[in-house]
Amino acid sequence: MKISLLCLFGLSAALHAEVSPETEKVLTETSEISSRHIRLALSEVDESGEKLVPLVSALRRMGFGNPPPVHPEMKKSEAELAQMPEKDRKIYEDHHAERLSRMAQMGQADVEYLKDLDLDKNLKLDEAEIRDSIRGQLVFLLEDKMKVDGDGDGKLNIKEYSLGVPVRGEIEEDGVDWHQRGHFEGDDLNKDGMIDESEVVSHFAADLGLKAVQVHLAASLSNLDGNEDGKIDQSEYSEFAADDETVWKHLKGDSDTVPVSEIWQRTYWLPVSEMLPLLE
Ligand SMILES: [Ca+2]
Ligand SMILES: [Ca+2]
Ligand SMILES: [Ca+2]
Repeated sequence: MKISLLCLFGLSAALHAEVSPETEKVLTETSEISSRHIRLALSEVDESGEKLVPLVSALRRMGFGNPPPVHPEMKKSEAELAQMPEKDRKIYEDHHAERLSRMAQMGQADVEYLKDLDLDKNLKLDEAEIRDSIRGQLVFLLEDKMKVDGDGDGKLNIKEYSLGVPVRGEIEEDGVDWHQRGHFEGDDLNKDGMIDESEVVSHFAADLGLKAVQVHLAASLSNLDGNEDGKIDQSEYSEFAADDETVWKHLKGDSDTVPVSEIWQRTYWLPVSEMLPLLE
């Protein structure tokens, strides 16, 4: 799907779309953050600092393009599930099934994400191009989600919102089912009973920003295997981040080393708040 996002929508339309000042701020920040991290990633793997192929090759050696592991939050035990209220458990299980079915596509979507940044398809990335691409992708996703704004007030009430979410159970008095309501409540960040533009865009912006940070982190780890045994041990890792324990523990899991071929998967669900301090 991603491949055709900008083609379908048109980059020029995306760059000149009218959005609220709050949304504009999110668009600008996310495109700038993404551009900075992707360019730093490029310069980790190639002196020119602009070539896409060396970056993709380096990432592929670390598992990029393969499906991600299951999200840590999705590994709830039977006991934890039993303690959740019925409604929350249903939503959890539903999201879990959705995620599992998307896993294979998510690996491919990562590849498309990098390809989409190269707007002029010359296999090089520059700052403006990355910014424009990210902005275009966000505007496309936003406008797509807001298509169901029937009364055109720029916000989605629960009925409008539910037109874009499948029904999974009995329709209740207000015309929506538990599944639609669960998604709505999850997206209504300020709990005012409406989904506004900034709530929609912040969700997508977080995903795209996280991806750029992950690419930067993985690229930074790509050259650490000094003795070339296919693994990164703690002394090799300390050349990159001598004082870090938190991320190292996540990366190594139960063993003492990180296989180079699994770096992408092991960085997949790291919180951005843990990755950023290592990349400043
Ligand atoms: Ca280019
Ligand atoms: Ca509306
Ligand atoms: Ca809201």
